[in-house]
Amino acid sequence: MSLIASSHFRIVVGLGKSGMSLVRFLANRGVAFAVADTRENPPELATLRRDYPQVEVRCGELDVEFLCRADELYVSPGLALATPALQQAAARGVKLSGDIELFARNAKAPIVAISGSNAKSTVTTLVGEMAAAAGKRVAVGGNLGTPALDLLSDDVELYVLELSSFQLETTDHLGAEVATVLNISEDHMDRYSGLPAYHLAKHRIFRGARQVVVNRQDALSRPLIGEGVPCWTFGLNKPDINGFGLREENGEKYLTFQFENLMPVSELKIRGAHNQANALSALALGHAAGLPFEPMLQALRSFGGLVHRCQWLRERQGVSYYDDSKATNVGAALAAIEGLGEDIPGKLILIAGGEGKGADFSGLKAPVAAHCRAVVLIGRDAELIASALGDSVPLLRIKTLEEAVQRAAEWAQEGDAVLLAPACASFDMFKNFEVRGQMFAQAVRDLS
Ligand code: LK2
Repeated sequence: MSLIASSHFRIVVGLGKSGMSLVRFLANRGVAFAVADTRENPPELATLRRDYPQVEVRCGELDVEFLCRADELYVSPGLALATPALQQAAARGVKLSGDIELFARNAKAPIVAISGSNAKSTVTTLVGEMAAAAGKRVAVGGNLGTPALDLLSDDVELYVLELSSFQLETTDHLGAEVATVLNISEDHMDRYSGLPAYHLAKHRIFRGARQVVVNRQDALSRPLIGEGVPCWTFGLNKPDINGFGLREENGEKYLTFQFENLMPVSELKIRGAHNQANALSALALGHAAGLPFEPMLQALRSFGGLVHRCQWLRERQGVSYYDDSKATNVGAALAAIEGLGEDIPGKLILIAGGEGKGADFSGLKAPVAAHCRAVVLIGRDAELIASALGDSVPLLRIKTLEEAVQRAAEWAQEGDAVLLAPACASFDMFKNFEVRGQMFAQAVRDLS
């Protein structure tokens, strides 16, 4: 047994945040491993050389012979499994895996697993706050914040994980206590052959799940397998048995479980119909995980939303400024445009554009025509958005985010809102969406 174990050799492919968590995990357990990255100078290289100088690192184009020295590769979510070198290694019997698979094999406490095209960070954070309010020792992370392996501890009573489709692709068996795909809309079409492949990757979250949470208003959120697995539902309509939803009574709208009103919607700080769905899905997940309602409702009342998620920044000359840099796909941008557009007295000046990831932007046309006074386009795929929008509203093509903010401010009238909701990834101009949001906030502060 020990002879077999000691002959194991692993390679961490991709030295970003989760790659570094893999390095720490493997090193702490005395597992033999090396590191590879396609980039000449990966972000965590200096940290690795400093803390683990003995670990072999190969940078640049992946070398199949090198990869085949391992029996298992832990592949970064940033690297497509279709990469030829990875596929060649797999064909020669090397197993392709990832940090979440390793996490699942080692976690001793129940896991709440959350995926979806949108709102997964908000719902993950909410469930985490609910568990904390209920007095649980809870660890929150995965695709947001702390990498999953860094959360592992014998003290933890509940794990709440946000998982991306890329992380799920390398996960064979999660075995969550409760799992959900909150919603499916198009994203990452540069990495998938189409919506079915993306859908299939997300649904791996249900493997070995003891309970599931389903969105009644999104058929694609329903597990393909798993008859007999307890199922809780959420939706903006009236709930039935095992359902969370909305009910109106005496002119007041309530968050409702089955036939029992839990709390008036007006007590939520987060606005808009999509945020009511977020609250309901978090309640369903928390309930499935055994959390009592009182602390869950308390957490809902105090939650003010995430940074870069339709975050109000400032009012200037009667114009409000909102940062939704986290809107990295069309579905998220639509939620912001429709949600905010209906909430404000004036119109929106939308700032959009970046790396479109092969998206179809045509869904933006009607809501933009209904809610926007003008659209300011930035980034690599600005022209793709421009042609999808046609001449429904004035379009401005701008080079930098700073100038985009200045021009948007000039276009805005009293009662309007300037909204950054790019519908794109940020990598053409920024390190990530967080940095894009910070730059936007700075530009908004800098307006005289
Ligand atoms: O696609 S990602 O999951 N996230 C981006 C998106 O949703 O479009 C976020 C966009 C933004 O503007 O911030 C993703 C993309 C690239 C990644 C990744 C996740 C690269 C990465 C890790 C995770 O590391 C690169 C290592 C490659 C060897």
